[in-house]
Amino acid sequence: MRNTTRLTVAQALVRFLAQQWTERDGVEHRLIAGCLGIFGHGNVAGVGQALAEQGAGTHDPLPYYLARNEQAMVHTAVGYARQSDRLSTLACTSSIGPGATNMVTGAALATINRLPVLLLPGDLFATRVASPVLQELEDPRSYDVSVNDCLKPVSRFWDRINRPEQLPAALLAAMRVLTDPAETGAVTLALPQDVQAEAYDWPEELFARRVWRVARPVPETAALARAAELLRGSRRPLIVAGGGVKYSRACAELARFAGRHGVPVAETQAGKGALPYDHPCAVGAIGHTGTRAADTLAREADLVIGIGTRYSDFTTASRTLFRQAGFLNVNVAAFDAAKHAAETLVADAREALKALDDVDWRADPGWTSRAAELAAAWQAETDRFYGGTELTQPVVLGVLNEVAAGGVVVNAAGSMPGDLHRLWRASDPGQYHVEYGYSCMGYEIAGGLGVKLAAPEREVFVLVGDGSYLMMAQEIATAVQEGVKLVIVLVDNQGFASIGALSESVGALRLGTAYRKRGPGGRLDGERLPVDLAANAASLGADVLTAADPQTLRAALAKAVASPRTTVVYVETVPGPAPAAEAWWDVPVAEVSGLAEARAARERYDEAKRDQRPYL
Ligand SMILES: Cc1ncc(C[n+]2csc(CCOP(=O)(O)OP(=O)(O)O)c2C)c(N)n1
Ligand SMILES: [Mg+2]
Repeated sequence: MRNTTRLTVAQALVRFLAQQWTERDGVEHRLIAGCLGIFGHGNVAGVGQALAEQGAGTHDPLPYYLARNEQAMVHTAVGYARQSDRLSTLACTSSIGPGATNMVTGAALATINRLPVLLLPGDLFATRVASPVLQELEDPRSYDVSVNDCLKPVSRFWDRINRPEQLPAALLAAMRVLTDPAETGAVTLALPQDVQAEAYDWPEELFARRVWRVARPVPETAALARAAELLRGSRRPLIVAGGGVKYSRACAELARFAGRHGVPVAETQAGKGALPYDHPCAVGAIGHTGTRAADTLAREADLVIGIGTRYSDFTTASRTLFRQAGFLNVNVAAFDAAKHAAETLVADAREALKALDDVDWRADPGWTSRAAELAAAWQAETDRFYGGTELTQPVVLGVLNEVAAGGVVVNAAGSMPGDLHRLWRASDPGQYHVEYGYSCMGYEIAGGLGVKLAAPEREVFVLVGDGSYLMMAQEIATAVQEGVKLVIVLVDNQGFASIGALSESVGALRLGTAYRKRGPGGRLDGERLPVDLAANAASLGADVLTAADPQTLRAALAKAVASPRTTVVYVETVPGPAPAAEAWWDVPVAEVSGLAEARAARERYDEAKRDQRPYL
């Protein structure tokens, strides 16, 4: 007879998760390093009870963290996973109903950014005897529908555990997807609240220590030969380095390949930091938020070598940037490799770069040196933006960049991602963490918490706009609870600077983009709101410092770095010079309008659209 252990489904789940490991390059990591959770009737007696039974402390096999909002919880898990190069992540347990649907945004963010998170929403009774239960959707077309179905399109694996017997296979499938670099994203196991508490005799081997080998697929020989042929035919190549380079830890190989073959390297938001900013081949950010150096080269390149990139519209300037180029794409996911009708190397970035390094070929030396000149000119431009005397946003970034050397900068939405992408100087791949796949307002503080949990040895600098802050500031309380120190730079410009500028450019008159009271004319253009964000941050338990000019900002940041406590540095910025877009972004403009501004915007739009290379 096989040995069995009698446990509830939730107890078995917790015991199983604590035994899962990843391994790559001979190093093992906990796959699920902990479990964030907010309890309600849908998970308290199941997963909650199971987490409590193991001891309920941070030294537990599966440490538990209380968060403040389920969406934020998933952001924290994503921050953790990204900072761990996808080798380790956190689980998130929620109740049924709103707790579960709060996780939908976080799940979409994880899946779009190709980052592993394990979501464990509670679900309706499998027996249905008590239906309709509190928070049940009750779809008249089918009793099988629950709000957790909303998590299906945003999950790379989704299952509902309606019977204990279904758990082992679902768990194995979930772990496989989490650890597969080509498939990873949000993984959801919906757990009916009765089933969570149900006992079953589990085979002992379910709880054995299990190591998931994170693959480094090597390029196919024939594909490599085709890639070599393309390289040898190229005189003006340009590498577009995406997040995949960092997750594969292929940065040293990238530096060597670029240096040996004289290839300029441009970076996407997720790929920024893949090369140190002062590497001779680094030309910085590419695309709509790119540097003049990278975007100029992109227009002239004859071959784009995309490595670990998903080619978002920001990267390609909505398919207007690469005018003469063919594509060679290195990606562990065939789906991404095939984009832009590319020649493909479906492989791990590090393995592919090692293999390509052997090709006897160099870019045109004139091209390589022109790239270096353009990059140097951009660095001089950055010095100019960083060196202002007023507290403009680029000046804030400049002061922070100086203080933050060695730390991690975290950001996600608003006008800062563009400025950061163009200006920020990262010396190692772990220093730049801008979530720009979903560009989700509210990711910053919650995500930064995950970054710090994953990299406690690093100083974590969360940059957050006033809009994002107002959407999701509450995880400051979680950071305080955990004694996890963040330096949060809160940049107040009284509203949505980014969308304000965009609104104006598309003839939408900045409607709804400034934080103002309703004015006498009935529009939101009245007095400034009496909202005190610094006091708000203090109320959540953070220390708060205020900066009024570059000197006091430098001093406040130094003080925040020296402190062991989570500190918010509150900065009101003034409008001023900021780097402009060097490349387009496709935001369709009203084709007919009574407003002269919108008609003019449409003319500009039609003009810009002519450069688009659509579809392929
Ligand atoms: C959840 C979410 N809602 C809406 C948007 C669209 N959006 C992008 S930036 C932005 C304004 C951000 O304001 P703030 O954080 O103050 O940054 P700023 O633009 O002022 O730099 C909005 C509404 C978004 N990215 N995410
Ligand atoms: Mg703002």
